[in-house]
Amino acid sequence: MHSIDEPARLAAIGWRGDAWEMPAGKRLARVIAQHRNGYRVHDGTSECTAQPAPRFLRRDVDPAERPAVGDFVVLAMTTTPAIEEIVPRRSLLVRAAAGERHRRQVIAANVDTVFVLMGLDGDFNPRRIERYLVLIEGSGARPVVVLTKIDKVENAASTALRAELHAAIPQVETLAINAKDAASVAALLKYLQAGDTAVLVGSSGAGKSTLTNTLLGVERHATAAVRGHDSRGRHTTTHRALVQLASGGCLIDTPGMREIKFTGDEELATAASFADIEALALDCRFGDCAHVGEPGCAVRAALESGTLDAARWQAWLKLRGEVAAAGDTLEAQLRRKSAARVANKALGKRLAEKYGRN
Ligand SMILES: Nc1nc2c(ncn2[C@@H]2O[C@H](COP(=O)(O)OP(=O)(O)O)[C@@H](O)[C@H]2O)c(=O)[nH]1
Ligand SMILES: [Mg+2]
Ligand SMILES: [Zn+2]
Repeated sequence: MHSIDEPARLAAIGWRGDAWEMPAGKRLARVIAQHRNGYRVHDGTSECTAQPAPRFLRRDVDPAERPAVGDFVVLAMTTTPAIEEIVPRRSLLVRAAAGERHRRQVIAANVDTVFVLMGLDGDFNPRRIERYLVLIEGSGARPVVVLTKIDKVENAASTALRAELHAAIPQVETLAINAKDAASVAALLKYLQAGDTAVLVGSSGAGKSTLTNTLLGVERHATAAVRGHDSRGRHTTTHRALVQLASGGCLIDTPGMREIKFTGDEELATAASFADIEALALDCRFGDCAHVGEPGCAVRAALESGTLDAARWQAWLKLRGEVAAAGDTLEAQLRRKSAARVANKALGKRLAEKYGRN
């Protein structure tokens, strides 16, 4: 027996595929939060806790292949609902995890827009925005820079900072808002219509939860003032939380990101943060110019004439080094892993031949 999930129910969780034909006892739902001991999932009507199928928990599974906030999942409606499958993702925002063991950590799945939040007050740091844009490049989602706390700085100061950003990253939309003000945050609603999903990233204190609350129109989340920084606090067991807004879109709040670590998969050449440098490089005489003193180097020329800001150039060099180093580590890890697998197979074969076991 088959039942077809009604489109209205699925629209409530941001599903925009076709009606999903599910076998009896299975249900399409979306991961809205991740707790230390399970997931919260929402099927558009109600939410419940769900456990991942055992295969997701195997130690050799890449953490990025486990269910994550924003994922659409197939639930088996047993006594404790179980996540059996992840619907193929339309986008995936990842970073390298802090530890050695897990290589990639999912920030959010199936997002269309990543709002990079940064306070116009003491938090403002264009170098950090560049790092976020590198992380977002290749995720399948579009970055939008959202400068918060516009109410806390002089008009002239915020205009200057915005002009600086616009000059550096002209193709990325940059908005400046007061996250506490409903009229001000309405500028984001064009990215939060029915079927849209967006995620908020940025340092702790940038205004992510405040913005979420204002968009929701209710005090749903505890903001920093209430929550504090206790990493063992009750609320902090929730890693990410997806909410649906009245505008029809879904919004994912995340905890503050202390470190923006690259996986090595990032494609610096196309990252929006450095489009100006990549454009310059096209004019270098040599296609493989490393911009370290080759004749006819357009990058050096721009540095000398002042068209290219020396600080941006330094930032690009640093990021290139970091991404390359991360790539080396990841590659080395994968190589070691597959070499070990091959060695184990070969060993097994030799043992089988020697001792006649299968
Ligand atoms: N004046 C002003 N305060 C803000 C704004 N956005 C956030 N805040 C304040 O900054 C603090 C941190 O905000 P919060 O939303 O918890 O930051 P989060 O860590 O990114 O979730 C809170 O005290 C907020 O009230 C803003 O646009 N204007
Ligand atoms: Mg917060
Ligand atoms: Zn060059």
